[in-house]
Amino acid sequence: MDLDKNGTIDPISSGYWRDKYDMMKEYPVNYLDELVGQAPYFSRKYSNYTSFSKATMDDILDDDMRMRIDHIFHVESTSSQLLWNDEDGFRWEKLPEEAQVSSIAKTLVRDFNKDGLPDILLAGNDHSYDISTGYYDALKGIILMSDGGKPLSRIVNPSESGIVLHGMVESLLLLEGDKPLLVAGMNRDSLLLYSLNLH
Ligand SMILES: [Ca+2]
Ligand SMILES: [Ca+2]
Repeated sequence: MDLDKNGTIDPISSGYWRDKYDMMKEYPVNYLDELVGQAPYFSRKYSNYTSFSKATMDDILDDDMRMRIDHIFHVESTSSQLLWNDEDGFRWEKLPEEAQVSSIAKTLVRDFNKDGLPDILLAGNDHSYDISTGYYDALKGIILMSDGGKPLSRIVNPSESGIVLHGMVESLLLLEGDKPLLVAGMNRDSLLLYSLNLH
């Protein structure tokens, strides 16, 4: 919805939690400061954090505000997933826990260990969030390698691959040849260059 009527959409995130009567209720995810930053409506409604701390979405949005909601999107999962194009249709597969520690922004799909099956280098992180959320920076770059005839079945961590993509990865490039080179463009940092010798 456009809270401050300036022509741009202002998204409000919400989630469901149990209240003290064990009933699932929809509460805002955004902090009061974030909401007040978007619209003075919230500072008029909540003069302190205590009153806001127990407010549900029904409490914070009055009928007039609800009339102005343009779209409601529901998210069932925030996991990073893979979409397989199988013979009988598409199939989602949740990536392993090691890949869920941060946001994935860049991937390289190649046959790194030359066994005829695809492998994936996953990299990402995001430093662009607001100061209260902080950096998503726990991913150092991992490879899902084929093993034993199964694609993406072995996790190769930076300690094994020698590829350490610490920071916010903006681009990945593989220069293929006799000695393949991996080039990673890092946000506000030097370019990283790795000689690939994976098996
Ligand atoms: Ca707006
Ligand atoms: Ca492979």
